[in-house]
Amino acid sequence: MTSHLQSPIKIGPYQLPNRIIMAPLTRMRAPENTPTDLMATYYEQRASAGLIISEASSISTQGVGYPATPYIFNAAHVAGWKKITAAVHAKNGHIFLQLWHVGRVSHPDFHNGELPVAPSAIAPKGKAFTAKGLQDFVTPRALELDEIPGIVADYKNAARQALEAGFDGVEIHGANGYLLDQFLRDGSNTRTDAYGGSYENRARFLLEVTAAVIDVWGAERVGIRLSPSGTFNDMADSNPEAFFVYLAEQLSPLNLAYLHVVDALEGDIRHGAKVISLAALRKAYEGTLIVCGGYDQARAEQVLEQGQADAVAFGQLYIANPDLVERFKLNAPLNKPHAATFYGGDAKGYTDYPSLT
Ligand code: 8OZ
Repeated sequence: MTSHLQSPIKIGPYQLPNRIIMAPLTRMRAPENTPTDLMATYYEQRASAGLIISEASSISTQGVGYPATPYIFNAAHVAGWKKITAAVHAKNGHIFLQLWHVGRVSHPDFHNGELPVAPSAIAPKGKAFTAKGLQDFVTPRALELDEIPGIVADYKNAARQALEAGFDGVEIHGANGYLLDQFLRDGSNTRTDAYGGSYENRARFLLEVTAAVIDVWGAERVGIRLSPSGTFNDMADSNPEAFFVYLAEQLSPLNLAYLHVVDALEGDIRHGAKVISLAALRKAYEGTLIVCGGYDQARAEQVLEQGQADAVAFGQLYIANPDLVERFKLNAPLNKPHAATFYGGDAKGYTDYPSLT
């Protein structure tokens, strides 16, 4: 059987050798928030992926919510990331940077005691991951209307820094309950101004950010990640299927590099998620569609065979298998990921997973 995963694909201007995408993966190994040489080794090891999407990277200090995550807003960050893009390009790989603002999924410890920001003053259930360990989320401060252009400008600045750092494109993190997702959903957005209420209003912030990032990169080098079925970080919406179909229809004519959809995960289903079918999004969005969410090789081949997506992103499999492309090609056994070393630490569980050769 011919492999769909191993067949080439054009994403934006790039001719990529396969449809096996390295998903964005937070690993918390940037103690000073500047990308390190160890991170360069980690990404270089995975350069045979059709496309690497970097771990989520904060566009501003206001957007931070986890320790030891990388930033992308000043010259020092650019210098660190340059080593990573150079290492990946030297191996003929391609890498997009993921732009991140966590909104309410943060803690005053990251903000000199001040409150994290959100569309509305609604605390998520759960705990923030801080330097002192897990702490209860606080009720965030609702953003003033006149603060929103400043955050759009932060996205634009970060996009410029990513261009300077030598990335091939950027992915806007609109998934998993972070700031943009908080604006999309009526469970976290109860604003009564131009950024809340109607579908048009709830989509406005994401579409403004997208336009600002496109200004820097051109649409064909900008991707967007969404998690329509997601409940992570206490996401809820009264009618997610109708809303995300609407949003996909708004994004479709922009001619983006891709739309990246996180499928319903086991945890979402446990939390009573309304599972939004890929077929509905496929119909609403005409461009390149990347899917992810616990796929193995067989299920990934199947989703491509059925024409439901154009490429598949792998997260945990990429943590443990730097040469995932080669292993899939050979149907070789896969290394098992070790959850204890997913977040934070050093080379152990990061750059020491073996390749076949
Ligand atoms: C796990 C731990 C910390 C952050 C996401 C950026 O869910 C993340 C993340 C995941 O998108």
